[in-house]
Amino acid sequence: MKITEIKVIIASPGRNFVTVKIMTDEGLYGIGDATVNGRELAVAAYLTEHVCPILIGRDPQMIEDIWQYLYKGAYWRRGPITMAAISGIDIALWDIKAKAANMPLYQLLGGASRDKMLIYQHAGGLTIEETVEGVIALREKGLEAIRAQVSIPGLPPIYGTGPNVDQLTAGMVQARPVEEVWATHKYLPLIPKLFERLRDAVGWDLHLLHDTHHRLTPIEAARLGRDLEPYRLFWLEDPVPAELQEGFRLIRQHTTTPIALGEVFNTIWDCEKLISEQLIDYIRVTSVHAGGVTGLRRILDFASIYHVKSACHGPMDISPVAMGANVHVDRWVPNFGIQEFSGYLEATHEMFPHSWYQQGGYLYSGEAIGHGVDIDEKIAAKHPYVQAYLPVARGTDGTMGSW
Ligand code: KDG
Ligand code: MG
Repeated sequence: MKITEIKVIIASPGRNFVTVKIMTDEGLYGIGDATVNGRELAVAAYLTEHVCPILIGRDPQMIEDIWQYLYKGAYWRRGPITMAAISGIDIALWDIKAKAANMPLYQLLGGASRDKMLIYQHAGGLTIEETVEGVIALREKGLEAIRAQVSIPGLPPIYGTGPNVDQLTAGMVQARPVEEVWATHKYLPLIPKLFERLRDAVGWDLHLLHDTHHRLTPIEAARLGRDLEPYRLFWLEDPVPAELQEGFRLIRQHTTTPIALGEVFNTIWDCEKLISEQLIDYIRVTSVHAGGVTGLRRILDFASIYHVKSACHGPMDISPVAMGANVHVDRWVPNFGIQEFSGYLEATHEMFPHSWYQQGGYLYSGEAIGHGVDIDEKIAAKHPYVQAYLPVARGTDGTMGSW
């Protein structure tokens, strides 16, 4: 089998996506996701200028060799743009191989370890009471795990709150970065109050999660983790920016609140110490950013040795294609933890026909061959790219922080 053509399709059915479509001389084709929110055009250029031309004529079944060729052959290794490009190609190649084997991708990986995958969705409010209402509304839809976020009184809406808790549709993600305001000293005492109120309102059966979104120092995160212990969170996510992996030792010394990390990671080197020293409990790497199915499988296998569970990143800016690859990996992986699933706008569902589906608090892979997701190029052509950036965050004194 030979690769005959590779298309890079940029479209915005509610938000921007970069989709790879690999055609072969045997009529089979594969679909991959290469979306990096706010940097879509950089990945598309990397693919069209430096990756697609050198893959024409190669055997698409040589997935591992192509992965190594694109990773080592680039000389300049790692990073979100390079690894999203490799991810898009890799996801498409696994799609082709599973189609050639006439089986769903999870079967090719080793078969099912489960038939349904626990998911979580997002509730967020400008006030604690608004967030409580949002959590109760999601529980009534059958969710068994819910992430809760709340804005800081007196400050403009922060991540995960405000008019659209996902804030990630093209309309919400602005043509120039919105500058949010942050105040750690107001945030730290607020969040334990949120979860005290939530446990009073919903009891103890519901899994409750929270995302600090990279904004604390290790000792601040340690204090928050300890203050949250009475409310038994499923996890505290991204408490601290993770370039300094050993910084998480300090958090571990002070709290038993489980830690989730890794949605921004793109290779095993970003989390090797975090996993091998058991400094985290859930690894958030996802197919579109961590090297595709090949990269994801490698990291999750490594994590399984150290009791670290999977928790693939899955907000609106992870396309239904990457969600398809994720849910097949989720179905196979022995150390499954949970799958984030924000859901999608109708326009996105229309552009990406998919066999995976949600029922209540669970996601199901479906039994279609490959990863079960396709792209409707006619619909894609109706949704041109929209310049859109993620917000940034500054302290009340204007100091640049992490969003
Ligand atoms: O593009 C960035 C988003 O994917 C991120 O802000 C969402 O933190 C996030 C999450 O946990 O879904
Ligand atoms: Mg997050």
